[in-house]
Amino acid sequence: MTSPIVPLALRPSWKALEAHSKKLGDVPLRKLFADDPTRGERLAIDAVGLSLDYSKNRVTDETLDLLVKLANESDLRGRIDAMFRGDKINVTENRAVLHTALRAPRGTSVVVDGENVVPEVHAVLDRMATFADAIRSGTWKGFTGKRIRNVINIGIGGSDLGPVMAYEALKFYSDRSLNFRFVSNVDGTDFAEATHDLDPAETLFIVCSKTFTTLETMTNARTARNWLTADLKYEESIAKHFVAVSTNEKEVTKFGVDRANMFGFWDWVGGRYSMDSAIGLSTMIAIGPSGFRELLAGFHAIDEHFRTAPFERNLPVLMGLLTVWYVNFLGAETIAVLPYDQYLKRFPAYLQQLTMESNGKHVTLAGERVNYQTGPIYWGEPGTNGQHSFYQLIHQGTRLIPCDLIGFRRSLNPLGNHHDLLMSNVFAQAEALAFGKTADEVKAEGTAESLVPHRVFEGNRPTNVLLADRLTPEVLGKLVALYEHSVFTQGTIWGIDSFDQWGVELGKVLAGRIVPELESKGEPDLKHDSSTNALIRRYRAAKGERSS
Ligand code: G6Q
Repeated sequence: MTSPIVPLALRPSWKALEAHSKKLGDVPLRKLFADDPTRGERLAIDAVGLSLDYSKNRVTDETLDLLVKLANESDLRGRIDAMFRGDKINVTENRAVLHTALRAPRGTSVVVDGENVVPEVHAVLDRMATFADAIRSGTWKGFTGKRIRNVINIGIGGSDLGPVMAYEALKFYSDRSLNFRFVSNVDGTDFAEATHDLDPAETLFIVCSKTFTTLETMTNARTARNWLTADLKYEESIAKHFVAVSTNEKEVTKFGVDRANMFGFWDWVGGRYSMDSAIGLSTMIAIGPSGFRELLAGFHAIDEHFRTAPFERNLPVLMGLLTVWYVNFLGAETIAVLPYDQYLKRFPAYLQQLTMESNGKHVTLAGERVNYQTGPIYWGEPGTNGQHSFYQLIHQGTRLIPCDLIGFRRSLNPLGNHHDLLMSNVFAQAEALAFGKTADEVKAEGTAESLVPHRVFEGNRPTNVLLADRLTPEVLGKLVALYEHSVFTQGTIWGIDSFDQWGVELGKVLAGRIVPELESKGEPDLKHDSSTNALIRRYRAAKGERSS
């Protein structure tokens, strides 16, 4: 193994991949399939209840060998072990990265700073379960004695996207006597719309914030407290209508939430890796404690697969390496994630944070500017809706956009032939993207000569097709963990810190500076650039007109 200190672009496998990519060039998938009739069966993996068909990628056996070599030369094995062991691999924040401990089975051991954290993880899960059961059964009553009917999660970023995605994804399993809403935006509209038809006496707020200092969340939480107490009249009502999920007990109690109503987690859980911690309290209330444990079991199954499977047969490793191949050697800038399941409508949005906040970095762990591309842009929408909007560009545009198509063998809502129609589109899109339609084929259909170029599909557009049996809590856990570890694989190759997020800081600081300039009575002494100064003046002028 080459020391990971060797800069990425100097690693032998990297150089070999560069040469190989020139040689492989535009060899079409049509040819790769024609040359190997077993390709479709060979380049597929069934593992832990997921099956990945990666045969429609622009790779040969040699490409895959070289990518695995790259993983080895980048010490992926060592990095995986370091993460699972609890080493402080988030170097810029000097933190361990142990979301895997959140789903470690009871009785196992993960030691952080000399202490086994698994018992603590399960102690919190048990308290969450007691609370979730009390809400679900109605034994937990609101201040006036009414049952809780509405659960509102207040959080943002990692304290919102996981809960909202999981709620939507697992709605089928959700207790339908409860309404779930999610407030994240500091735009007052979010709170106003989430609460306009609700009775405060029946409403529970879960304030999710790792730090309990986040501007958006604390602003919404204060607004929620005012909304509640304006109606219920007594400050004491807060105890029955607010719970908090945080690592910051001091701020939680200062806000007025009793310690008994606080669910903790730890600094070794990153926000975007926290949906399976107490941040998932709304998920647990929705699907029940046993459903939540199934979700955790799904995460854990992929953790074990990632930790132990050889790289050649390792789902997240392969997906991560294929992304590196497209981004660094074939020039792809984006990856589309296209779930063919309506319940997964928020999955691409969730993945945007997971992937882009993790790998949108321009320096290595050592702080040196990278001389290669890092995290691609992830985006997507559920199929088949996307087919009637942006797929045109994927099929016939000028960009290379690798796609992950996600489908299920069985529908949770089997209505007529809907599911066959849905799944036929998964297979047809992957087929069309890979093999396209040649000019000869278009002509043979009797197309007018002038239209032939417009109707040609060049093909050679790569896809992964990921299938599972049914969308269950366990399968959702597997899908999320799959992308978590794919992101880790990519970040390891690029040598970046996938677990910090300094890039969100500057805007926050500048906004903090501008708030008083928008609110001050007298004319503020603006010291920004001329554009920012002018924008602030225009806003203030309009505000003045409104209040006069
Ligand atoms: C995620 C990020 C970020 C974070 C939010 C909310 O990895 O750190 O999205 O989750 O800024 O932070 P709090 O949970 O501290 O409110």
